[in-house]
Amino acid sequence: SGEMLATLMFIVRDGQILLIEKKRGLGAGKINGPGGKIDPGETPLQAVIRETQEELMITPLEPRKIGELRFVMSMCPDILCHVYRADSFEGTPTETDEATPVWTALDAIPYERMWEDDRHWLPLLIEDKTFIGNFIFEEEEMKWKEMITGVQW
Ligand code: 6U4
Repeated sequence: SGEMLATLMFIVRDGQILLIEKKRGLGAGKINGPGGKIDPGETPLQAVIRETQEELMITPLEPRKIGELRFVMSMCPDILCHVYRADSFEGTPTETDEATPVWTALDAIPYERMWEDDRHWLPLLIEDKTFIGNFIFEEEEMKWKEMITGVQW
């Protein structure tokens, strides 16, 4: 299919979540987790670890898949995004040319600076609840959403 395969990683530790300000690519300027496209021959898990290393210079430890997001967008091919969570990591989160690390209290997540869908599934990730989300966007505006919880991966 013409679907683009992508990943996101959220590290949750000590009542905080490690977000990034994305400096380039789709969603530049927004707050999100580290992540990006899956390269040919890579598994989603390999891709999310590599992207977290490239963007923040850290390695997430024991990542586990928690969700799948499908984005149908007006301006680019559909995206299927595998979402991971980890509770620890090795290294020091460091600014790179792709991302600035932003440690955020779990009760102060800046949803107004994030993609519109994030408020529908990031609370589930924080509660360790699995999910599938399907979203239709026109430009940056969410037009339709469907959330399924309690998925077995
Ligand atoms: P590379 O592989 O470095 O080019 P990157 O430039 O980060 O990757 P890009 O720009 O193609 O990837 O965008 C894909 C990233 O954007 C994925 O991590 C998923 C994320 N993304 C896209 N739409 C999103 C949305 N509506 N909500 C969300 N993340 C979204 O939370």
